[in-house]
Amino acid sequence: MTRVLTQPLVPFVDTLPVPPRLLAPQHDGRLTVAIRAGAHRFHRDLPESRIWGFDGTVPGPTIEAERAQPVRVEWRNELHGPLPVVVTIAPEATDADGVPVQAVPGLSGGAPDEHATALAGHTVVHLHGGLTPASYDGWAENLFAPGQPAVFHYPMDQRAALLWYHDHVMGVTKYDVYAGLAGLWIIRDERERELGLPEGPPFELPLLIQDRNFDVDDQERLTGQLVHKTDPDVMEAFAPFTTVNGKVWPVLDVQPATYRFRVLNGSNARTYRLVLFGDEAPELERITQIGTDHGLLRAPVSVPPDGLVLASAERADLLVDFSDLEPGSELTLLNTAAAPFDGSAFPAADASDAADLDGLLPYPQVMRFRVIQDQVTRRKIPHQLATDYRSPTPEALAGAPRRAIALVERELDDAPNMLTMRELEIAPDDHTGPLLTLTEGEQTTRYRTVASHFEDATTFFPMLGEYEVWQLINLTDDTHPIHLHLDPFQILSRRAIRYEIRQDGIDDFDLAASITLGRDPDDQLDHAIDDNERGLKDTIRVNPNEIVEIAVRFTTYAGRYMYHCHILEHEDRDMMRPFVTMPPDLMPFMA
Ligand SMILES: [Cu+2]
Repeated sequence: MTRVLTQPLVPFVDTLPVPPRLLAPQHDGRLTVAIRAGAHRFHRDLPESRIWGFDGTVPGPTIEAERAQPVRVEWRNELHGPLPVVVTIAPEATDADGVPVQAVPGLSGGAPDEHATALAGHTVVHLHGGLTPASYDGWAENLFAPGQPAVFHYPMDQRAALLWYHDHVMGVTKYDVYAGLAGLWIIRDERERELGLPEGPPFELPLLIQDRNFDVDDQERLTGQLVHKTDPDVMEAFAPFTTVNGKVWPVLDVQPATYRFRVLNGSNARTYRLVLFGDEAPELERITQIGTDHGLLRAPVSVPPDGLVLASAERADLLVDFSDLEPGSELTLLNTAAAPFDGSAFPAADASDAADLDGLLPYPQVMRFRVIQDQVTRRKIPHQLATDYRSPTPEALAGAPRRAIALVERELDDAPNMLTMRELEIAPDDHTGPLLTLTEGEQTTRYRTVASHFEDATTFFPMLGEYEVWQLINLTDDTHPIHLHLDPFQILSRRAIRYEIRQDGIDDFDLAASITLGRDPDDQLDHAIDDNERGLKDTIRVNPNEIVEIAVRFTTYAGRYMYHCHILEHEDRDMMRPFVTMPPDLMPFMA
């Protein structure tokens, strides 16, 4: 039987806010953004919430820049403690009624985490998707203290795309972003203008999707106080209320026209599978996807039949056609992805029944579109979009360095599990320690672990200008969105594996497991590459029982960068590793 919770807030009563736009060219490319505490109302019927925000708003202003016109931002850290989020681990995963605690508001018996409350407001800003010199990339340990400004230079020498800027502090990104430290950043270029795509309101609007939870008072009324709640079974925070541009379940009045929505999943951990739903059936054919993380695809694509999947940090550039709809028509954007997401399918036709308490999805609605009486405007969608990239040729990849990374979950007796990334190297023949073996047909490759924690020695030194193939091997039960800083990459393959982890095979450093290419009979996933993933990506989903191969070529800046899972609770503990991009002329001098 499907259990349904009553909705503590009325959906579709707040108008979708449009974050303030900060057009860099109007300021000669010199911007100042204060990072400060503020107050924000997430819903008409909620009291104001304390937040931390860029310019004190949630989301921060949308910064818009032109390709090849550098932007200098003075980030002024004016934060002060305490953290405006109550952080807690509930003592049980379900309440007295058997309802998962992460599906309901309040602390569910958990005590506020004093260490989190005491956070004073150190921050560091990362421009996600930016081709940014290492000194301005927001290294997680190079913090701006409260009272300290930092001036970052962004060359903007990159194609048009929707990026976003957010806090990236070591260990507490999950709290700082949840508190509100995120904003959008749009780069525009001539190619997009040639195509005549909508630019700016009313027909181009960003949709920044984030889940949030709130505390309740002793009468069980929502107080507006932000709550980051985990439980003994689930170490990621999945919150019951979906916000778009900072409002819970908003509504947007649309003209009978084509809209361009720049969609970002800015949630800590939740993956969305978005279905546009009409009176009784999905209407996905109204949506044409024209762009992904790093901008335009080569040609428009339909969204996958089950809906548009966006894990944390993934973006989609969508054209949605409302032009044939009568005034008063309503379409609802629904989410059908249970949490934690593991890639499992869910038919779009059933989206209105997607509520799933055990899947931590009490309220599938995301937002609503309501068609108003206005002039009908139809827009032709260009057949050809990007012309500036192709898939890497087999020749280009033939001699490419190959890197292998295993994603593993380490169970601990006295603390929440650790998610880590094990960097692997082919083991010498005389290696006697723990091994990971990868068998493909007749061939078996033996790997040993060379790094496991963020602080372990760097092992990846990609050479600028040279293609590399990275293999991401998922040995966990959940999907991980893996993000590389700096240049974008392209997906080469997504292949099914079966594996066995040895008894105690995951310890603090080593990994002992055997992997075989090929599908497990119990594996329900199709391991397909969606059409919308065949663009320039910076975040890629790696599903359970799967190896994803990507081709990346770092071309721009030499220095120390990071790659990590973009589930913020994983990134903070300990699914993040450094890499150092190297100019070719320095390679002979490396020890
Ligand atoms: Cu992860």
